[in-house]
Amino acid sequence: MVVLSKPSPMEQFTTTATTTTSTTLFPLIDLSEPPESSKTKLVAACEEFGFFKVINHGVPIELMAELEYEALKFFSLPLSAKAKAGPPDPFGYGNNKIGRKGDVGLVEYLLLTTDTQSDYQKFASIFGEAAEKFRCVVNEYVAAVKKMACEVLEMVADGLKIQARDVLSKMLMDEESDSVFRLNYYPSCSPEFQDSGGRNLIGFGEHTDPQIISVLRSNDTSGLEIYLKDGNWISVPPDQYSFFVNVGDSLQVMTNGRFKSVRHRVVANSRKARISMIYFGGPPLCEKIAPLPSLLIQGDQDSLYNEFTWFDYKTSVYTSRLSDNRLGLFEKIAA
Ligand code: GA4
Repeated sequence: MVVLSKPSPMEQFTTTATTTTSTTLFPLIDLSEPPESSKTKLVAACEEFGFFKVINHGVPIELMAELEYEALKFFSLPLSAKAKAGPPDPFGYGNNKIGRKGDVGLVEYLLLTTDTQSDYQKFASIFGEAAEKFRCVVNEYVAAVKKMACEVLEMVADGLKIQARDVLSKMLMDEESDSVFRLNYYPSCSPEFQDSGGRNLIGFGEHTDPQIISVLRSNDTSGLEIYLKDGNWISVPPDQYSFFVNVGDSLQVMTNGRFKSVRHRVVANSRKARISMIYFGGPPLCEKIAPLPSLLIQGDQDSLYNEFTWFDYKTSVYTSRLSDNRLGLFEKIAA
């Protein structure tokens, strides 16, 4: 009988494959350009990378900086104060432990609903009078980023030649939209930032995002890496003024596999702390996650996936490990 030993915490924090410093140019979407040219680029980026960078996005830089400032204030509090935000099950403050299945990373985080009114009591017990300020900044930021995400999704729908251009964006706009907001703080970890094998330590292990679309902004510290079709991990140069967008698993299904959700991870940075803020745009719990009918007609194809709702998928996601191929369970078995 083969007995598998549990990996040591150090092994779990270590990246398994090395990163290539590549000359790959990431797709760049300039929202100030005429939509005609951008929408074709957008579709190509979602097909090829499941990932792109957005510039001239219309979200005020001051708002991005203000939220970063508020987040830093939160992460600088003593552990006893941050812990009042409760364990992240699913919402609250987390430290090193990610999800429910034993994943770990060198990261502190705050997971929030996008309805901050319902989280208000938690903020109040941590920030006292400053709670309202924190709540307002988060609200204002989420509203601006969600608007931009909807604009991008409408351009995607146009690019896919779908007549109802709000077919995707309306799921984010829905009052019942099950979206999440996350603040991450990755401490710098000099001088022991590599294990004895010279490998980088993991901040957030490799995974795909389950929702429709994720919009990330970070300070100017590197760490984010994406997995390319050719099997290489490449480091994404940070840009604090721009957004990085991931295709999520749900959008992969809605495009019947034409778009791919991007596998990504964050490696610890030896010199500087990294702070990131991510809006995960999800559909309402009752929404059917299935290929958009017009895409099946255009391509005269069958769905690659069994039918499921966002509730079904989310239930399965929260009992999975970070690196699992979660969509695998919902794929149709070829006859
Ligand atoms: C990845 C995307 C979002 O950060 C998140 C994460 C969630 C969590 O941190 O609790 C999960 C992860 C994410 C996917 C698999 C499960 C659930 C941790 C984990 C091990 C908030 C989400 O929706 O799914």
